[in-house]
Amino acid sequence: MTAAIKRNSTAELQALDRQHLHPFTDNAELAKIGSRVIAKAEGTYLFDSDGNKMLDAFAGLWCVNIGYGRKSMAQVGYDQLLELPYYNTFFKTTHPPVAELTKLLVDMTPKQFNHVFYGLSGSDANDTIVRMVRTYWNLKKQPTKKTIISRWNGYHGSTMVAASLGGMNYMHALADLPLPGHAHIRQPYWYGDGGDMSPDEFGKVAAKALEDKILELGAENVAAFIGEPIQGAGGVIIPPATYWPEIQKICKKYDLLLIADEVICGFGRTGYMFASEYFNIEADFMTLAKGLTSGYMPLSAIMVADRVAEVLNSCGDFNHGFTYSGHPVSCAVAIENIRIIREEKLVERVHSETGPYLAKRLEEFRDHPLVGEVRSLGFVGAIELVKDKKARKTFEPIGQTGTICRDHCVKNGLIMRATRDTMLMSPPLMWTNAHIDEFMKLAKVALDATAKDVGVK
Ligand code: PXG
Repeated sequence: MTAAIKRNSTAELQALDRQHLHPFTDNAELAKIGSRVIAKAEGTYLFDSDGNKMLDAFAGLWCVNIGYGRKSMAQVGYDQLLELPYYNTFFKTTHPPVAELTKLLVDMTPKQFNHVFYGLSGSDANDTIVRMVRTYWNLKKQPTKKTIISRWNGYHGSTMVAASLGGMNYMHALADLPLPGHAHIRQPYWYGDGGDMSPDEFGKVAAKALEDKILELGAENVAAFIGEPIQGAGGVIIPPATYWPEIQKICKKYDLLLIADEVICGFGRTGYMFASEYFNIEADFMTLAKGLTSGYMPLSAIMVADRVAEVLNSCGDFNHGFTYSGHPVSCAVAIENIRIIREEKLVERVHSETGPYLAKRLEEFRDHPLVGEVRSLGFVGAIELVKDKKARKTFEPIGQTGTICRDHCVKNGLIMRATRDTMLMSPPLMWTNAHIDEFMKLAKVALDATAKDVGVK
């Protein structure tokens, strides 16, 4: 092993970083203030370059499901780098890690999935799925079925196609998106849009928007529907129980392929290995990334249902793939990650012990003057901040209060993400109830300080 790495000081690193264009960042502003430098992580704690310790309630970016600093993950990566650091999976070739991971994924995903395609990120996986969807309908001799319907405020990634699938206006602006062949419908956001309807009534109304859009476009022109079982980046929007069964019915009725984007939900986040199990979604494609390797290496996997794979496999070459499709080190690390998740029963723990405990403790925030709603499933949750609880009135300008709260969190040593004025959490699945107690204390301090700043009593 090499000796400890000698690093530059914080100020030196910030200067070195100045030419780095960061994702989803006002880079002109960042160049002036300097980046926060995260230098080290252990378990569920992050350490910045000045040695400050922070509780990571966000698992990196919804991904470090097993927590940081797992030595066996490093060992497996090291061994694989020596054994076979790279080889491709083109031209009728495979290698042990990708073959072994394929069998694991086929066995652990819902029964219709017996085929896997690999990429490097959730974005390229969704991009690949769009190509597969087009290929499918062309081979089925229904070439007019092209449009893919998704939701406003959904997130499916940042390539041109994935951002078109996504319903983030600020990603569409200035980039001439969405590309042709994409249409969007309302999201199943009961707290924000449900008004006087019960969640179940609203779930059906939100799903009906899919049928309305199909009828508007003509079913002969619609290829597929894509959705995150729970919208993550959009604000942890957990649909009412009636939503997904209706969506499933509508997809069947109008012959649409159904894509479950499990990039955030997959690998135990909701207390189920896949959220499709919880919501009873029988999809034709499942997008997997993030928790597949717990973020230790980049990797994505597309699970393809038999009925789609049969058609795709009928055309000779599928002319698509990346140099790093099924990268051996990523696949080896994914296998070890899944082994840890299973051995430590992380999904079962989140399902029956820590997830319910988190939900119970989050309920305490309902009485906080700033909190309009709390919601969670397993280890994905949200605390929605409002100006007026009774009227469900949001702040203006939207997003400012969330940013204030996020900054208070960081100041206190807590990492949460703010979407608009909703505080989001997605902790590592290895959290114990003691971590949840620690989180509650830190979050309360931030909520109180924010309420004071924005004058809510
Ligand atoms: N689908 C979903 C549901 C995602 O959440 C992607 C696809 C794209 O994955 P890649 O690996 O290409 O990033 C994602 C990613 C945020 C945030 O701010 C969320 C994501 C990525 C970056 C930031 O919440 N999700």
